[in-house]
Amino acid sequence: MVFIVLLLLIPACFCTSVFYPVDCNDVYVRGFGDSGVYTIYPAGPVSPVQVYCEMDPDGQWTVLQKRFDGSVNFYAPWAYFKAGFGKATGEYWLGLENIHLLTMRKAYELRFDLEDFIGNKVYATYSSFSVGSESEDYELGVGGFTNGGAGDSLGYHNGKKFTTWDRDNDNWGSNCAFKYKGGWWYGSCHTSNPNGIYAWGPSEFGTGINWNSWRGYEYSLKAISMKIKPVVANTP
Ligand SMILES: [Ca+2]
Repeated sequence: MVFIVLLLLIPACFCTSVFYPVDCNDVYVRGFGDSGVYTIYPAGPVSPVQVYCEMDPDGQWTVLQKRFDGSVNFYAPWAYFKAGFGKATGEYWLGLENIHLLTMRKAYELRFDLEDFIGNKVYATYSSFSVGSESEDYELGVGGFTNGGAGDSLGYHNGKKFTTWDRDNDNWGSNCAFKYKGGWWYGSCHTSNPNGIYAWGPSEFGTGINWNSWRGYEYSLKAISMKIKPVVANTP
């Protein structure tokens, strides 16, 4: 009886040559060269997740976070930052669990693209990027800064754990996420606040979408996006 059951299972095992891309580089290698929304599988076949892929000449960027119109509320609790929220067609956060799994699988470079309300655009890149597991409170590892005009406002957050208003892992007596209205790898508290309040420019100290080394603590950016590409990319 066991033998018959095994025989029945074998054909199924040969049918599963379906493609499960882990990131946007995998999508590109499979022949999809246009920027847009695709499905990736950072956690394997049973966990599809929608993501925006920027297919640029310099590489295929998997977008982890995107703000540009204030349509999504980023002042979210731990469970939302863990699982992800928003939509890949608009503003979203991919989710700490997905980001952790991605950085477990490959070595990635990290990039931030920033824009203010008068059309200035700058960027910052980091040649190494990792996010620990939930049991490590999704601790951030980042290094190898290169300046694209934005300055380094993430280096301070290296080695910090993730904090939300309902889970305090920061180095401050109070809760940085509650004080500065975001969710981030806060210390005591931040030099960048990409998940802060969407505030159309001038805003209360530290609460907006801040990148301190560029527009300071009292200016909330028009747009910000956080994206990764593999250090060693595959080609078609
Ligand atoms: Ca605290």
